[in-house]
Amino acid sequence: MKLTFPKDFWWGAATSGPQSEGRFGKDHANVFDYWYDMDPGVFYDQVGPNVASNFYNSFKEDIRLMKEVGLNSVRTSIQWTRLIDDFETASLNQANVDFYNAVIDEFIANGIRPVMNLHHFDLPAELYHKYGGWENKHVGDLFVKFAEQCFRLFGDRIKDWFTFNEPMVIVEGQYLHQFHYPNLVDGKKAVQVAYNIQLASAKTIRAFRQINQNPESKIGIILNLTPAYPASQSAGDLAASEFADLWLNRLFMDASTLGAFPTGLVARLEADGVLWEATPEELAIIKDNTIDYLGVNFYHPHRVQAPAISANSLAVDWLPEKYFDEYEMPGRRMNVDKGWEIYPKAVYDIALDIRDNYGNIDWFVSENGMGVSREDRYLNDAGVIEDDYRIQFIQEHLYWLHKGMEEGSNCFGYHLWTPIDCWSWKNAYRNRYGFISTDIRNQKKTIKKSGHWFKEVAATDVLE
Ligand code: BGP
Repeated sequence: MKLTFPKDFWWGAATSGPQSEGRFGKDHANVFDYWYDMDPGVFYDQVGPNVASNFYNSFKEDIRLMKEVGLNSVRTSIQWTRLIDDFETASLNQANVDFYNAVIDEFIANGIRPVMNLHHFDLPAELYHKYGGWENKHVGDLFVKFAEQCFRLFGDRIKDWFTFNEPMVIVEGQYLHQFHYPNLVDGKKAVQVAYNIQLASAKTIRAFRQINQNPESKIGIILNLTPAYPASQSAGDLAASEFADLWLNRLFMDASTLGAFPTGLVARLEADGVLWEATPEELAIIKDNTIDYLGVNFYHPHRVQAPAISANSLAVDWLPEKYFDEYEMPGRRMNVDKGWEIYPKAVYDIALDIRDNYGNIDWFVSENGMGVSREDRYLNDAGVIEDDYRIQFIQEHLYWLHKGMEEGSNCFGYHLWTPIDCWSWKNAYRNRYGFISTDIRNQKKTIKKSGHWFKEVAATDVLE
């Protein structure tokens, strides 16, 4: 097998501010910082975000290592709680403006295209406590003010912008499945929050188009797409997979690319009495401010089946899971450490879905990766982690991606999660994903076997 990718393909990796920088020099807490301060026991091994992978102090060395792995583009995020001094006025913390300027310049000096995201799960804690966070549209307007500062400050060098990373994970984590602070279970709020984030994203895109001077610059959103495959062809399972797809994927996908929420979903939410509060003016903003291009985070698909009890007879508050149950398909291939199914062909299905149903919009794989625990099991005598399983994982996903591209899908890049092992929310350092390992005892960083392998792929654009 010898597969050739386009010459200007983005070979890279993704991280985020809150997961890599550490809290050094930051005056405000985001919801995860706050949660850790209140209740460290929630986090794996009680390791919080204070140091993360120390990017704040070691970014020059870290970027040098990323260059050594051959990455030509890297995504990170600007932390709202780092850049901004006062959230109402979006006044700046000058020391942290200097920090982000230095980071951007360092990437460019090393020949790495910096790709910038604006929100990676890092809602300022005080905006949750004062306003209810994303439950309140005012917070979306404050977010736009922060984004405007970013466009003005860094738009001369950043050409690739993204508004939100994985908005559905915010909705699920904060309001459904309890893995983000404030850890609630409230389906009605979840629906409103999804809408409010989509509206904030569209308003951010509108602001970008007013401020940006560079015709080459683009803005998009990063969505975690999880194809929902039915357990069988029975009517019940098909209906379950259709609803799961509407809720998990198409809600943000349709609104961001086509400018309107899927009518089937809107009708269902309305019939259930949980539809979001929206004005015609807001819906017009969403319609008029669709994305230039798309980032797709792909880790695992969903296998779904009809719920055991009929949705209408459930005497509980509304939850999307009223309409679908997870199906533990016998024989599916699992990453046992993370508990996620490995199904590389889904990347091909996503590629064709974008080609056929979303105007063949330009997109890239903005995250894909394999989280493995206790990777020091695989250390060789030279002190290098021999992560052959990760090489195989990337190869298989690239194989299916290439096939989708051959069949006309406009994919322009592949980013692994993550360049350097970093801190990961509630899971802290439990699962490692990077091309480069971090020893959290001393912050020593070492390129893994996969990093050396990827360098060759990136240099030649060829997958053998
Ligand atoms: C994605 C997030 C990343 C990263 C990754 C790995 O959902 O965008 O921030 O954390 O998942 O997942 P986890 O850290 O839960 O293993």
